[in-house]
Amino acid sequence: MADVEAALDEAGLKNPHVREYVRHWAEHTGAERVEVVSASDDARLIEESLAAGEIFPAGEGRYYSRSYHKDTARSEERTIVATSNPDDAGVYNNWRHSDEMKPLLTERMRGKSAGKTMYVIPYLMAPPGSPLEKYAAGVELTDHRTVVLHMIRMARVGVEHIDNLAEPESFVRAVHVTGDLEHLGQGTPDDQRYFVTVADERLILHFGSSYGGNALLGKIAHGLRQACYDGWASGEFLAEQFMLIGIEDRETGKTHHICGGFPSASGKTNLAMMLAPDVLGERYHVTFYGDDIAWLWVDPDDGRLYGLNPEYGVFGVAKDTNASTNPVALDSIEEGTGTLFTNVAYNTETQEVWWEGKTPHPPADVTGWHDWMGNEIADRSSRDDSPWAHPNSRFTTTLANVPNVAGDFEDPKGVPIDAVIFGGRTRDREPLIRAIHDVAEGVYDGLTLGAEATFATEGIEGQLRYDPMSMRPFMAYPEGAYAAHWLKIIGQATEQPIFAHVNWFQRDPDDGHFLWPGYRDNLRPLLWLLQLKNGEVEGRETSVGILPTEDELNLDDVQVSAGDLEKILSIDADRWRQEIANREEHLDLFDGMPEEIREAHRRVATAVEDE
Ligand code: OXD
Ligand code: MN
Repeated sequence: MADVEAALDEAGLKNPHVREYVRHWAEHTGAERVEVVSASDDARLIEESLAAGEIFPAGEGRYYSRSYHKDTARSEERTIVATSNPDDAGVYNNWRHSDEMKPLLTERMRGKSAGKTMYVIPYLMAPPGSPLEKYAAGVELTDHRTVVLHMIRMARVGVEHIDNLAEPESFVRAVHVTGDLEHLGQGTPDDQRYFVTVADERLILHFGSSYGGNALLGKIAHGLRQACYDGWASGEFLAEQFMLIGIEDRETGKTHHICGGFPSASGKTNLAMMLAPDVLGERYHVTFYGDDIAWLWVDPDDGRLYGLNPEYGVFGVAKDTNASTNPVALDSIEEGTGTLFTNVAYNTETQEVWWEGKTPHPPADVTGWHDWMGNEIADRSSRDDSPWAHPNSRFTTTLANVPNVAGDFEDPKGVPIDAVIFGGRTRDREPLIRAIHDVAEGVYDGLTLGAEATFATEGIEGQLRYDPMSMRPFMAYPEGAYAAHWLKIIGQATEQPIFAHVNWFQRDPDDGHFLWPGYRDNLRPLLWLLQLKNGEVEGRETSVGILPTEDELNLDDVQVSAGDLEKILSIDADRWRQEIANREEHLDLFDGMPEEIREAHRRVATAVEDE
């Protein structure tokens, strides 16, 4: 049995509630040793992981790990939000009663860390001193060392974050037990995995995976699911799967901030790390705050909506990251950054890494190259064209490694939000940008957000999978109450942000080419949006919002034909009429949708009908 007291004393961890929690779970899981971790332990843990063959060097100061081949992604079906109140059941939160889930998980975890070290990771999901600090403290217990390395990059980790809490008993208890990955029946009717957030107890119990989205509990389980619930239960804030950027205008000296939600595979990380196009680069500088989570609240002193990124790092998708899609990401994972790669292809001789889309073709000389499962590429049959890297392979790096990270990214006050945008991968119908008339229509737009990517792969081309506010997998309470909470929080702001919907992915119906170049040029519609908010342009009214006119949009040096531009700056009323009918069905799924949202829907529907 682990000598828990000695480990806690050695780390100087005094909080009696944390000590009791660690004691309890160490005994329950049967861990052999307990070790309390701070960020300063990183170098030693890296050495230990290298020596144990859990990670491999990937160039100077970078590392590579491979996960079990059936453990490479989040599992939405196995992810549950539990509480003691059946009214908390929504459409997407997979609600179950905590009386059912707690005993189930507890049983599943019993004795399952035998022979292993239980790492105690005190963390903070916010810069210290932020107004939301009391919702940010947590202690993850994990029996997986690579998870610790990821947590050190993705959250602020250290005993100091847990020992001086204003309410010492108030921290998220986040327990991760890996289990025997080779015998968990992943994806079968006998699946043993469970990823449960007992939201009304601020208790997270995850069993059966070491994949980041399931195992780095500060990020998705706490930073999104738990925080989303806490924000609602306290009435104080919103926690959303949003990116957050700043746009500095060197001519006026002003910086504006934009946050927004995009369903997965809609380029959120690329947008968050965007650089200004060369021709605008002298004047505008885009700064990075975060690519995945924003917590939002209204400051009663100035009545503005504020946002902060609770994370400390980026857990980015490697696929298609390259010098033109995202040069900033490549700089952020350079040698010397401490980056961890997971499930990319790896060269055991040169220690290089590669993923699909990093370069147009895989390395020609396959000597030493192994695919994400560890198989030698040289041994492949000529008919095997499976990817070298897993499509969900990842890089994990800290925010400070991002070259254009905002100077104030650690400011506990957060930053005032000027605009909230939503966008998805939509091949038709959605123009380049449409500014939305008011908050109710903005929230309605977020609730009817969708992306076609997943359905396209399942053969229902063009049909959206609705993903309200890009929170479908992270929703912690019912959607009607969620909408009402949004209206309440944004309604508290005396200077409200402008809402808009963006789409970089409209295609030509005949040959499929993208109508807008995207990437760095996406700054142009965002600049227009800020000008609209500031009353410097007027735009053009349509049934679904205000669109830029061609002369309002800064188009210096853009490669776009007149015909394509006309299409992305206009409304396809017939397609919109179909979409309105789909939205009607989507909204009907949810109980208790506020009348303001229904009213916004009717307004848009009538306007589209008359377009
Ligand atoms: C996700 C992630 O799964 O950000 O959404 O990793
Ligand atoms: Mn995400």
